[in-house]
Amino acid sequence: MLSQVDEVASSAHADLQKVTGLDELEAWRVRYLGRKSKLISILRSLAALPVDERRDIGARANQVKNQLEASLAQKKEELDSSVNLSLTRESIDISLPGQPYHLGRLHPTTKTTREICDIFISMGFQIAEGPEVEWEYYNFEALNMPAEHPARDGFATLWVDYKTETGARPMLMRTHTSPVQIRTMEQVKPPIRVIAPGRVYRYEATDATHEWMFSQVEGLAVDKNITMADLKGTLFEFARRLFGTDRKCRFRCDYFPFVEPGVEIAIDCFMCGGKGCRLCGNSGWIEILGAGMVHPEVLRGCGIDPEVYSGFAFGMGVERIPILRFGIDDIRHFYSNDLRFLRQF
Ligand code: FA5
Repeated sequence: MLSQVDEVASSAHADLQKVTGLDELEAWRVRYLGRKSKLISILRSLAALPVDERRDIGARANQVKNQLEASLAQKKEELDSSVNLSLTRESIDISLPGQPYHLGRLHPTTKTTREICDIFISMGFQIAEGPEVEWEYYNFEALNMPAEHPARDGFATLWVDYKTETGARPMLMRTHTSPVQIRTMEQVKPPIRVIAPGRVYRYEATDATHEWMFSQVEGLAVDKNITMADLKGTLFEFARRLFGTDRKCRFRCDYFPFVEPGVEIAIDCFMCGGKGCRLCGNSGWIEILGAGMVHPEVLRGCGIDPEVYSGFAFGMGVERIPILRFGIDDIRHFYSNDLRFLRQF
């Protein structure tokens, strides 16, 4: 039995060398010092031994037990201090100042578009959408502008070569959001109340109020008994909500082949207060939208009987609105990607 105690002692010491973590150390303790371990069983069986053997084996077994307990305590201390060391190394100093990082924000055109849409949605309009690369038919012909119509000159067009097996078909970058009127009336029958926000493109020189790519919001209402008074009431209410009651709003005749009669709405120039300056082209006014009563030919082309239904439509330039509200002196700031400008919104 004495030799068994020595075997336990040597294998316990050898195994302890291999222990690398606290879990392994606990397993080692259970194996060599636990209630069911060999050493404890020997100690328990001492009472049944003759007195001489009990004294020798008991003394040795207790000595081994004390050594193993001391080794266990020492190993535990070593492991604890190495865990603490690695925790200290991996710890984060939360008092250090953080890395500054910039939050993204919405572009002023997106913000304004959403604001415009919210106003019309509160009046019962729904959002409609159309493609930016458009068929000539929707951009011009269906809007009462057949080929060679002089009004096409007002929409300097970027053409797209679209080749099919049967030959090229004329496509273009839409010059206005009005094609969405046609696409909507082809799909939905009156009553209709939609607004269509989106980008448009014109092949023209830029200046303080003209870009070659800009955004518009189109509006269309078709129903029985819609009159010019509805158009004026809707657009004046829109201007009042967006610009407040202090700004002057000019409503006067204009010509667009797809409406009859046609009108334009302009707001007094913020920069000169109406006296005339570089921004407003010395007119004292900045035009924000074109509008009118939908032409009977356009309604008929979409299968809507103009004897029964009438409607109004409008198309506004989105960037012109923050220009007027926040006093921006040049539309070209919007797309020149100067963050000092964009971060102000
Ligand atoms: C149109 O585009 C018509 N489709 C509007 C319309 C719709 C009339 C429905 C009647 C019925 P116009 O070319 O005037 O019209 O453009 C409308 C608005 O877009 C202008 O009032 C102006 O605010 C803005 N706009 C026009 N050209 C530019 C440009 N180059 N850069 C920035 N904004 C522009």
